[in-house]
Amino acid sequence: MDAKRLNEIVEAVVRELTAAGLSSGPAPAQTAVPAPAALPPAPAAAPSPALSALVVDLEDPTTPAARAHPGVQNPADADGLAALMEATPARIGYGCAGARYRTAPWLTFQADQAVTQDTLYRDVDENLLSSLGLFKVQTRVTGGKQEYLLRPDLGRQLNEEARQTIQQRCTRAPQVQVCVGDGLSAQAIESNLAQILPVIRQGCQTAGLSFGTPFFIQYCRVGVMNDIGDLLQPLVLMLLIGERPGLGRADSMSVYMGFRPQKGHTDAERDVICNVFNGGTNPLEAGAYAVQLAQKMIRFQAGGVKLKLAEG
Ligand code: B12
Repeated sequence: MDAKRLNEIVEAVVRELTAAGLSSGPAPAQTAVPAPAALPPAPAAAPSPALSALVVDLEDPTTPAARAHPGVQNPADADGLAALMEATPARIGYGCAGARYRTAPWLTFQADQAVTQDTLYRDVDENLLSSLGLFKVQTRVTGGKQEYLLRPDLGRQLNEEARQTIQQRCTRAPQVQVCVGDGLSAQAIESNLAQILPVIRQGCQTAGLSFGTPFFIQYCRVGVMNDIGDLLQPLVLMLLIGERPGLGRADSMSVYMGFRPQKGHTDAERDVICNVFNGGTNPLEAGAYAVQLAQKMIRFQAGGVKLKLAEG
C-alpha cells in the first residue's frame, strides 16, 4: 500500500474518532504519515473528557465461569457446544468478531501467556529453598534466563564454584541423591517441592536407603545429572525440575532419575515421572513412586531403557 493511500485511511479513522469525541490526538491535517526519522514529538495534550470518563466495565475473563461461557452467538446446538467446551481445556467455542478473537477470549489468552512468561523468567523463591535447607549452586549460564534459554548446553554443566561447593558440602556416594533445578518453571518448584521432598526423604529412610545432601541448581537442564553423578557418585540421582510451562499452566514438575549417572549418559539411561502437580500426578504420590523406582533401579542395577529390558 502506498503512503498516499495509507494517509487517507489514517485521516478517515481520525475524522471518525474526532466526530465521536474519542480522539485526543492532533487534527486530521497533521496526521500525514511522515518518514520514521521525522516523527513529530507526541502531543502533550490533556486527555479528552470522553477518554478520562472511560470506565473499564469488562468482567474478569479468566475466571472458571467466564472460561466456560460459550461465546458463539446463536449456536445451532447450544447444549452440544457447552458439552464440547466442558470436555476439553482447549480454547473452543469462544466465538469471533469477524476473523478475529472477541475481546474477552483475547484478554484471557494474554493473561495465560503472562502466566507462562512469568514462571519462565523469574527465579525460585529463596525463602522456600532456605526453609527446606537447600543451598544454591549454578550451572555455566552467566547471562540470566535469556542465555539459559538460548544455550541449553551451558545449563547441562556445573560451573567451577558449584563443583567446589558440592564437593565441600555433600555426602559422597549416597544411595539416593536428590537435587532440585529451576528448569523452565519457578512456579512448578514452588508449588510442589515442600510436599514432595519430605516424602522422598522419609521414603528413603523407611526403605533403608542412605539419603545424600540435597541442593538447588539455578539455570538447570536435565543433562546436568551427569556432572553431579561424576562428582558425588550416587547410586540413584533424582532431579526435581520445572517442566516447560503450557499456556496458563505453570505448576508442573518432573522427577528425572538416573542410575549411576555419569559423563556420556543420555536420556535413554534416565526415567521421568512427569506432570507432578496437584491435579496431575499428586506430589505426595510422585514422591512415593520415585522411592519405589529408586529401589527398582538398585535391584536391577540399571535405569531408563536398560531397566525396562532388565525387568523383562
Ligand atoms: C520438550 C520435551 C521433549 C523434547 C526434548 C528436547 C529439549 N531439548 O527440550 C523432545 C521433543 C526431543 C522430546 C522427546 C521425547 N519425549 Co519428551 N517431552 C518434552 C516435554 C514437552 C517438556 C520436557 C521438559 O520440560 N523438560 C524439562 C527441561 C528443563 O529439560 P531440558 O533439560 O531442557 O530437556 C531435556 C528433557 O526434556 C528430556 N526429555 C524430554 N522428554 C523426555 C522423555 C524421557 C522418557 C526422558 C528420560 C527425558 C526426556 O530431554 C531433554 C534433553 O535432555 C515433556 C512434557 C512434560 N510434561 O514434561 C515431554 C515428555 C517428558 N516426553 C515424553 C516422551 C515419551 C518423549 C520421547 C520418549 C518420545 C518418543 N517416543 O520418542 C522422546 C525421548 C526423549 C529423549 N530425549 O530421549 C513423555 C515422558 C512420559 C514418561 N513418563 O515416560 C513426556 C512427559 C510427554 C508425555 N506426556 O508423553 N521430549
